[in-house]
Amino acid sequence: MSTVGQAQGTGELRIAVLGVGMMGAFHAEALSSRIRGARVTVVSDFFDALAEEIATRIGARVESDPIAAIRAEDVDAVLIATPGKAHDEQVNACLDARIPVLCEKPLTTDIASSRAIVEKESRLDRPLVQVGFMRRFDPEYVALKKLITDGGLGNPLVVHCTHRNLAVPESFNSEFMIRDSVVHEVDVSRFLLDEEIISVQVIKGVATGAAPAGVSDPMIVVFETASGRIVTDEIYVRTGVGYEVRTEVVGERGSATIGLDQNLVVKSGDGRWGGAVTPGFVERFGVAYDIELQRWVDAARRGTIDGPGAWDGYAAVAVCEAGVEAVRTGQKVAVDLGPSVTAGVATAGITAPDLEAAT
Ligand code: ISE
Repeated sequence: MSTVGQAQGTGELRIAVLGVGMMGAFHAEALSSRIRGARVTVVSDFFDALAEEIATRIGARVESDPIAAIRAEDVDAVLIATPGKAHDEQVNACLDARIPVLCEKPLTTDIASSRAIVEKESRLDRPLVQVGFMRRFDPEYVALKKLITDGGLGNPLVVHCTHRNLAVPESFNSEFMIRDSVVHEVDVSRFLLDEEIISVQVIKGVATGAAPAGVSDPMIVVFETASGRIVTDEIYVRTGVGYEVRTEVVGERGSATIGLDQNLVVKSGDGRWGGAVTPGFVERFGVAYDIELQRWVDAARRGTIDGPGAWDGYAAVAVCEAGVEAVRTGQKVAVDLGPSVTAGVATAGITAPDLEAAT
């Protein structure tokens, strides 16, 4: 691995951002302005013109080939925000180059390749793969987690999640709702309850008239955890209202809810009173994204990660795969993660197993 910032002697982490669609451009901009100790040196995108535009704006260079970007001399770490099908090859290239990577979800698009990444990483001397589950860095989720861990609710029994989006593209079907949206509740359930999900059920009801024919929107997803706890998730992505992400944990000694938009001003006028609904995920989780990036940069400068790791990404892929089967079959589908892999992953999550020294 190159010494961080070696070429320039700045000590800054030199980052390649792969994929500069909405999320990649958002991260590139944050890394170039609000995040300390980092600099985007290389930008790569399937669309060269888009890469050029972002690179010019932030003073980086363009590298068309993402694998060449990962291997470049002026790159110490990589942020992957390309479409999911590109992740497998790109994350593997980061592991081969022994450099830290922050990969937006999904880790990969199938269970076998995600598991292979977990196993490959476990043969290294430290974790390098972080997955972009930003909710773990959201101050409200962090406070809820602390409340549970400190015993403030007693034994947590049930988690109720609500996940609503204003609107999504026409192509966003029921399966994608599981893979792209419900995946967040998969991760927060594992994060809050500190255990794995062992089965998934999906209940479909009357669909909104805004949904294309054959798309079940909303759906109620039910997870069962290893100890028998229940998680419910209402996923509804065409509300026409705004971004509403709420989580309630019901424990033996009380319940707690987050996501009530309480930081917003309650305004009165025109004979009405009320606040505003958050429009989208960038507004709701903007702070979480910045905290996630800063912690990842700080860790990457030490050559490692600080957040949900490869195992968390793999578990999410496996649960979502079961969720997709539950959508298709209407059955309760079991999740089998197989034997746990000893690796230096999941530092902010479920498992914090011992590092297996590289041989
Ligand atoms: C999107 O990819 C996200 O990650 C958002 O947080 C989620 O609310 C949305 O449903 C997804 O499509």
